[in-house]
Amino acid sequence: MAVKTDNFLSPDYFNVDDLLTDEHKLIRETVRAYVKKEISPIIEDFAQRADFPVFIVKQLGELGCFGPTVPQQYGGGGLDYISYGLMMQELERGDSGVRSTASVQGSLVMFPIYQYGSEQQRNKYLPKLASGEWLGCFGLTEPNHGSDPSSMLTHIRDAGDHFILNGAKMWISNAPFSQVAVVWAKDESGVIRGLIVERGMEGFSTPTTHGKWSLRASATGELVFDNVKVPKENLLPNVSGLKGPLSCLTKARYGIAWGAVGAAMDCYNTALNYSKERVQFGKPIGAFQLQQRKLAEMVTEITKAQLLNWRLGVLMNEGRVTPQQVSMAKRNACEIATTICRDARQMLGGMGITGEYPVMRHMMNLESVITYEGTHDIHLLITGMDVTGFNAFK
Ligand code: TGC
Ligand code: FAD
Repeated sequence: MAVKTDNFLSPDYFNVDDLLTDEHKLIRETVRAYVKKEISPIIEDFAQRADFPVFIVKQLGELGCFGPTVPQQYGGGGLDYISYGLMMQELERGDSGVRSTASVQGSLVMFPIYQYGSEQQRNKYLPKLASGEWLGCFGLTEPNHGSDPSSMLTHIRDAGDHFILNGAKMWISNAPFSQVAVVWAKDESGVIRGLIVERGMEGFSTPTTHGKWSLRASATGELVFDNVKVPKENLLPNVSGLKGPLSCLTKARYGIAWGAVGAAMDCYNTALNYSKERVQFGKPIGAFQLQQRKLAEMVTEITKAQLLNWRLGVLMNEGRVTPQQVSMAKRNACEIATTICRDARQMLGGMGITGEYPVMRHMMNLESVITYEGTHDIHLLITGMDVTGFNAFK
């Protein structure tokens, strides 16, 4: 069962396009055309089978979706953050799992290696990750430590020219297909450090997580470390403490803020078209006030989120953004997208639960998107702490 023809038309109620450069628009159109041609025709089948379309890794690399803000000398695109946001918006318009693959690779694997790695690490890993020759993953969450990563148990012990790594990470996107994992672990003093762990290191395994009802076209797995010998040259030398992984999350959450709006735009567009075609009681359902209310609210929230994202992108480009602003945008995008997708699903009636339309897939995907990279509650508490000065986490 496939989405047969992708006739997506982007809502732009406030002419947000006027705020974009010609280069931004070209990048967006290129990724949009890719999604229409390569993702929409296949993604429903892969999601139904809970299968990861591994061939997209090379395609995304060729398209420049991996590490678009990383400098070109390391294989990145050397682009600005609005370009990156637009790419994530378009990929998630196709499927959150496709955006996830790109977010993890660019923001959670390439960014820490670029920002905190040695020159040797940058040269060794970044070009292969940028091109899609290698896939990477990011191991922070553990079975018993999700929202509270500072309590992690995974640890390293100094053993001369290498470290011995022990522990386990859970819910790791891309893990089953990754050649490289950026892993966060505590040293003997309890300080969090980043390590680059490679597939093939003895004692390192990546069991697949089965049975997901969400993000079914994305591969999720565990990272298990059983006395893994990690050479000292694989330690990220230029960061220590929780701010290492959290700074990567700021980049990835930024991409999600744009991406979730992409999923919302797809659901709105689908519901709008359906409302004009589906006739009940002798009229298109779009002629009834109850359905118009849903559509009017959808386009209002999408428009507000588009403007918020654009402004966030400007602040990112100027280096003035705060992690708390990124939290607000991620939370807002997930909030409006889950509501819009659920309303769109209802507007399609029974057809809304089938794979003939993308809305139920988006709706289920967004249950992961609203949970990973910090849950909805966590981002609310980040905003709450920022405006009151009181920490309500602990
Ligand atoms: P706290 O004491 O607040 O902070 C520790 C240090 O980190 C700094 N910091 C940040 N730095 C950069 N960016 C951020 N967003 C930062 N947030 C905090 C902070 O200034 C401090 O620095 P320093 O120099 O004083 O040491 O830490 P805490 O232990 O109280 O925790 C705070 C909390 C709860 C907000 C944080 O731990 C959190 O965000 N929890 C949520 C965990 C999370 O988001 N996990 C995501 C796992 S990865 C993932 O889900 C990938 S899915 C990808 C996909 O498939 O698309
Ligand atoms: P918990 O932290 O146990 O939270 C359970 C509930 O308690 C939530 O509702 C939460 O909001 C609430 N809660 C927790 N603390 C507080 C508090 N202080 N106050 C109020 N409420 C609170 N992680 C990675 O490291 N890498 C990945 O690539 C990755 N990919 C993922 C892919 C998928 C499909 C999923 C579902 C998750 C992925 N994650 C990944 C993990 C994700 O980041 C965590 O699931 C998330 O951070 C929440 O952690 P948890 O699931 O342990 O929930």
